[in-house]
Amino acid sequence: MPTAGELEQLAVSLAVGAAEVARAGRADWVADAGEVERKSSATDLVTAVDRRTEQWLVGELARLRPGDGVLGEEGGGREGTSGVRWVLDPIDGTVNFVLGIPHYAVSVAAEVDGAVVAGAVCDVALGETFRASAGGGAWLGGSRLTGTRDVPLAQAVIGTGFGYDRELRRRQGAAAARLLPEIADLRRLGSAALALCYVAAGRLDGYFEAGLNAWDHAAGALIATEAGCPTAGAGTEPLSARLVVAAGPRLLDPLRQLLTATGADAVA
Ligand code: LIP
Repeated sequence: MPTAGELEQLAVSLAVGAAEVARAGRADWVADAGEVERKSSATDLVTAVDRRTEQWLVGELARLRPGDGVLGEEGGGREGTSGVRWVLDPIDGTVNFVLGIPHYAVSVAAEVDGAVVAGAVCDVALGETFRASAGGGAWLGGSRLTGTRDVPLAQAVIGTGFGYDRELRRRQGAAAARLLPEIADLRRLGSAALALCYVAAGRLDGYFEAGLNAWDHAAGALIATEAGCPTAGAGTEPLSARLVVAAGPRLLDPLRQLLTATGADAVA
């Protein structure tokens, strides 16, 4: 069984390589009329570049780790026999990718027996690569990530996001309106993976979102945790589509209490 550090090294290599596939692919995609398909709703977008990037990742894993399982957002996946499963989001922030907003990332996480032990998130546009392994700390390139500043909730800048389902967005918007006066500001950046890395890097004081899939948060949540920023799900649940929360250690409980008070933890 590879160590968490070895899995982290492979996650970084895969994320950086896939980011290059996505970067080159976007240029071709724009030149070729930039076709978009829709998945779960009219706003849930996917492109040929999402699929091509995931195919590259799946192909690399078949070559390098043939016994591992794979779960990919765009359907690339297989059962494994090694106890290692890779959780892939080829382009997290697809709407930003389509619009040309330079904020989208490749997210690669490795689970051992169901627990995420290594992960890497590569910002395609900026080229920043966030990484972590269980017990090995969180890093941006060669710089160790140490989490957020120490501010009270009323001075906190909190990241969030909204789902592709219209009625979920209605509930999320109403909860956000109740939450906003109690914090300094909200940021809706469009990539859950990068938002979790931004908490780890102290660029956000906290983050929460409902409606996410495992591939959105698997790597970023480990990076936040390893930077000293604990994560949580709804109530006593693990991270899930019901809720993902991350914040500095002194802010997490006040933020979770505010999410409950405003109903933001019960929208999904
Ligand atoms: C996106 C997330 C984002 C969320 C979007 C979408 P995708 O993932 O990163 O935080 O608000 O609704 O789920 O679809 O771009 O991989």
